Amino acid sequence: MTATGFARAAAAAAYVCRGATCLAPVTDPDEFGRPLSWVRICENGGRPPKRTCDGGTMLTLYQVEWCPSCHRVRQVMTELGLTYLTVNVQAERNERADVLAVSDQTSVPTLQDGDKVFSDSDEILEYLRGTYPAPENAGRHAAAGAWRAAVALSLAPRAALRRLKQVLEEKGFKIVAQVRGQTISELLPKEYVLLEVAVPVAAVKAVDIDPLAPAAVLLPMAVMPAESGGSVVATADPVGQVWLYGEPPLTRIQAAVKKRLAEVLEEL
Ligand SMILES: N[C@@H](CCC(=O)N[C@@H](CS)C(=O)NCC(=O)O)C(=O)O
Repeated sequence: MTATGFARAAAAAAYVCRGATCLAPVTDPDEFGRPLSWVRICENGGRPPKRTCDGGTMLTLYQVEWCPSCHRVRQVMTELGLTYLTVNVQAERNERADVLAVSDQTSVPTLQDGDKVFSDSDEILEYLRGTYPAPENAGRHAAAGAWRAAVALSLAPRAALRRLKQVLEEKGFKIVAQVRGQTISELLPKEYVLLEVAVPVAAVKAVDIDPLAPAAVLLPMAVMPAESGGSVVATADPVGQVWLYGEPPLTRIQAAVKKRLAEVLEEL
């Protein structure tokens, strides 16, 4: 069938599969004009097939978007360049009949690869990394999804803090708070210091876009002693801090802050 043919067929019957109880019609054709019924998974008892049409194994991730353990699995699957099916499961554990059916338990992430099933993110990652070789650009994906940055300095913590504050100010960051780790807990190292920093112009825009997202206003950075006698400066990622909100305008503001922050770390 041609792409136009698919589009026409889709107009007549576009389905999204909800496992054993296929409901319809709710979706538009995909970018190639194919109706999503093309990927309906009504074989294998309403569950995703275990094999691809060329005889390979089918990877299926049972997950929910808001689950951090699911996220770490998706991140590694991105790094490994794996194509997989996603089954978005119910929020309530005791309603996850689909997960129970494949894995005899109800926690997610649960990964099925052919006849193999894993239900713990550590185990899943070990399996994936041990089974699928990393492609060349895996490191690029890993860096983009790390949501943190750290640099090691040969300066002792006090000098490193002075240097950091100076460079931050030069680059337009405002240091709004400085907290000694020991104020938080005496179990933290004596020389562990936290800074809360902001880019005022970005803060104003962020509050305008979403006043309920204070994570877009303040950025925590830490200076800590390193075993070498030097120190480490670690910082949250401005984009990572708002990434879960899924608000593109907020992310754009934070991307500009991130660029400025990269210049700071570069200059240290
Ligand atoms: N050890 C598990 C923990 C996974 C986990 O806590 N999953 C949550 C969702 S984020 C879940 O399904 N919990 C079952 C529940 O109690 O609802 C892993 O890392 O894979």
